[in-house]
Amino acid sequence: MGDGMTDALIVIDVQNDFCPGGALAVDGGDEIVPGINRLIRDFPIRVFTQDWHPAGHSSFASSHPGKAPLEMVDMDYGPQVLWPDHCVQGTDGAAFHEDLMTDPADLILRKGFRPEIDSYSAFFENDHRTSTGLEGYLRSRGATRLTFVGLATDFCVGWSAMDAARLGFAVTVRLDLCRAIDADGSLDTALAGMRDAGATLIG
Ligand code: VGL
Ligand code: ZN
Repeated sequence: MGDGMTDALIVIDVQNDFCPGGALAVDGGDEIVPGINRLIRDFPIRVFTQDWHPAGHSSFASSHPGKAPLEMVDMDYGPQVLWPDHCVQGTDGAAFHEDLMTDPADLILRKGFRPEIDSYSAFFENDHRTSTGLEGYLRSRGATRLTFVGLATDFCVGWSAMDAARLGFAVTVRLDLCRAIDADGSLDTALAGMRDAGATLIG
């Protein structure tokens, strides 16, 4: 800050279903909440994302007879990991963690609402083409540098940070304020992908 850059904090999916006790619980997912709360007011632009699926979403294993969570399926847009039912629109699991300070958010962006396509990234759905509108919002606000925190490091944070770097934003990921699912080496893959895309990983 003070260097001609305009900073935005992007808080990814800090929702009950990704915290201990949730449907797709990430180890230690709730531990990052106090640190995020302390960070928010340092940023002039603040965006929170919310994973927001209709019941019966195509990313749910329960929508694919004979399939279990963490198995893969081929979608029109490529391979897709299957998940337990999670972040169903309007449920408590889809709500933000109750201690997360959401009042300072400028924008709450929901994603994953199309039944036939998942959206890990806050910028593009999993076909890498369908825009969520976030790039336009951030450019309209003059954001040039983005800091990412939230859940999960290896899916929604990772894909968002990679897209942001490819779109030309300066990208920092605060790993101390993220937690990972880490299925099948997915964390190492995501860390390498973020570095290759040009993101700065700290913490
Ligand atoms: C996420 C899997 C499915 C995430 C969302 O927020 O990382 N992961 N939906
Ligand atoms: Zn999801």
